[in-house]
Amino acid sequence: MTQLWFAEKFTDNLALSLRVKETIHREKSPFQQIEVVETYQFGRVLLLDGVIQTTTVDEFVYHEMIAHVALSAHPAPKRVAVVGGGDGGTVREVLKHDTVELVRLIEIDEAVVRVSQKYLPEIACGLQDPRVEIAIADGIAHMAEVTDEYDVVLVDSTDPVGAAAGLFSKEFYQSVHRALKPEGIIVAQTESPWTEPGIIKRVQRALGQVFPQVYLYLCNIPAYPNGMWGFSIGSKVHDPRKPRRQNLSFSTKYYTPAIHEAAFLLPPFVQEILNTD
Ligand code: AG3
Repeated sequence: MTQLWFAEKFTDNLALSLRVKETIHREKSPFQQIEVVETYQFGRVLLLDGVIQTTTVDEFVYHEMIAHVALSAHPAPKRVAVVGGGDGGTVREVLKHDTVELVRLIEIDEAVVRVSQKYLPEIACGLQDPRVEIAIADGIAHMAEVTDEYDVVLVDSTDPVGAAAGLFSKEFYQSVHRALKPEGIIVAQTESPWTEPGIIKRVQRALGQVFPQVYLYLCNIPAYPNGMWGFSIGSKVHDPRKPRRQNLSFSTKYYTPAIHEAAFLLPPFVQEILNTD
């Protein structure tokens, strides 16, 4: 039988190919092409404009690591914003923290939420929780409008192209700084040191002009370009490298307090990306 393969081109010279069992859903929203495909290696995969956003096999790494580092470094996170993240995976992890009273998901494309709820229920499940408020809105405009509103802001964006490009700018981080309470923490997904060192450097610089404490931390996500993935974190007062609780009251598959601390240890080739001009 003919084999069907999907390839995401990471660079002009590098791609990841996945053998496809079947296409589950395909639609074009006003913002992007949305597809859910069933693959042999990574289970169900959510694609936006042909770019892998998340897979049912490895999503836990990204969603645990974007959420639990900031939420464990903050003394008592109550109000959390997730910008992007329409699949709901980040929200699901945030809800594991029992101090959390509100998670506001600010997603520009309602179709991503709807498609994820229908076809990726194990990822989107948290969106039903009464603590969750879904705002179909532009995260850039929202952050520019609010002040002293959130303890933690998690920027769960697509790659920095199209509508998401502004989420990687200094102006946006200034808005988030205002939107955060005095002990606030921001985390933004910032791509792979292997394929996008320039983005990491640019975001670290921009965040560093806005927040007094800025770090990069790493984890391993096999379905994303080159496996090694970077998150940038900015904090107003608390050292984000230190988890405040050594025992978790919930279960995880990647994050632990020890992994939290270890994730901030950067190999020299990554440190060099941050150091060089
Ligand atoms: N958002 C980050 C996806 C970036 C992946 N990039 C790529 N495959 N080139 C993930 C959304 C999950 N909630």
